[in-house]
Amino acid sequence: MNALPKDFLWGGAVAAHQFEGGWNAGGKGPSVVDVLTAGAHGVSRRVTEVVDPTEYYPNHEAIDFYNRFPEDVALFGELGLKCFRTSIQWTRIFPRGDEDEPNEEGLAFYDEVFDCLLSQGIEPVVTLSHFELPLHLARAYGGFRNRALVDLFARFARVCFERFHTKVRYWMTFNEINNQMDTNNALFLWTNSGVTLTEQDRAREVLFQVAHHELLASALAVRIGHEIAPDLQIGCMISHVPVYPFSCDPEDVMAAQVANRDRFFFSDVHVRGHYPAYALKEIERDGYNVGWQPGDEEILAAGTVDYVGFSYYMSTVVRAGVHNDEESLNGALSNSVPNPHVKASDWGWQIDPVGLRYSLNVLADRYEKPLFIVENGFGAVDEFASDGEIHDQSRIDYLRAHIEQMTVAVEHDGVNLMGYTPWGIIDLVSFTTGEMKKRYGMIHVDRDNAGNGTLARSKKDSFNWYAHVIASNGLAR
Ligand code: BGP
Repeated sequence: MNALPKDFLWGGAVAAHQFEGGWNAGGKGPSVVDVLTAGAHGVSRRVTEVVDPTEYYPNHEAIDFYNRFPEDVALFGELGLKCFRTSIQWTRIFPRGDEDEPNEEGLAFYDEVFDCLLSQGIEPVVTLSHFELPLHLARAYGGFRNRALVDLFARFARVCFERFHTKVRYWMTFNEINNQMDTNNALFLWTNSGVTLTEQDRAREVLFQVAHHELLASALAVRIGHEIAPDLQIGCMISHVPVYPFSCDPEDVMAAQVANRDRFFFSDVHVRGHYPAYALKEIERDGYNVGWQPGDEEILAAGTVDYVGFSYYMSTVVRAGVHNDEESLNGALSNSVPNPHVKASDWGWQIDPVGLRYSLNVLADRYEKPLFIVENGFGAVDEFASDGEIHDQSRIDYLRAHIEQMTVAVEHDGVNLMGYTPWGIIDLVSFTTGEMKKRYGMIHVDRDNAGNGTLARSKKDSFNWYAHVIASNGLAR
């Protein structure tokens, strides 16, 4: 018996800024992630600094999908992908973010990419903002702290929907929007608010202001998309890291519930169209000054999402009274403690396939909306064996175990799941480390951290394995 629906969206996921390259080609302007090299330079690099374009940034050329997409899309076709998730870089369409007219060359590039995907029978799935805020909007406006960004984002979304609605049916607004609520996760706050990290920037008040503007921008985008083409499926995208209590001590259980609530704040608003009581109470109780305008409630209510997209890499554990205030650039949440029952990747990401089944059930119960796993994967250092091949068995093991649990959630638990797009289907620049070393791909790209390599593509073992999984609709795994 086939456990998954016939039209299940088997795919692969990337973000434009981590794989396109061509960072200043075709009229593209710089985005905050074009000056953010993460890992090596970390949060010390600030958007207020002058960018030196002669300096090497790993994602400036990335894997050069910008020039090589026909070859890559042919490989995706060979793999049998039903869908491919990428983002549209805001700065290809509006190089500064606030121009009156869009950049035709940028629009034409995505036309070509989407046509190429469709010609292989691959459905594009598009994220409107994958951390790719125009640098100018960060510097001159202060990013999403500024209400002006709501309309600027809505205009960008309108241009994309108008141009691509016949080619792209599945959309998402902001990638992993909820990671900002972890105040120790400097990267997200910095990227999205466009300011350097100071004590003030850590304040929950600022987080709520940024969040409110992003939530309005997302809701407006959903409404605009549906006005342009009612059959568009427009979802949100959250990073889902289930937070377990360290023990059955009620204090640990309560600490986990509070931590989970923060993870859910954005999707609670995206799906329900209004703020949850716990957030309203925090704003009132702690006296935050968050700028609301008349009509905001209606905007949020009218722009609820069609589905919940989420990434799942790991679970985490909290223990009452334990605080880990170190800057967290490896993706682990602050305040987390190791889970003695699961193993971790070389980067400390705890591997927990059962946590995926658990998460699918939690999200299904909470939202009663279709779900879409739009990121899941294993970051590892890949080595060529003596036979000249990459035998990435640990990646296959990780993906197989997660696909098994996902299937149980659908078949046994009745979860409504649209699709599965493992992360980094082709090697790309890692987001949290800024390197090529941490790889997720089923297609290897000859490129190292310093930018050396021919950029040649080759298949890893996982490529053939995943091709069978897709061809059998998940049965041959
Ligand atoms: C998610 C991001 C991606 C991606 C992935 C893996 O948080 O949405 O952009 O990169 O994590 O992270 P990393 O590349 O740091 O291993």
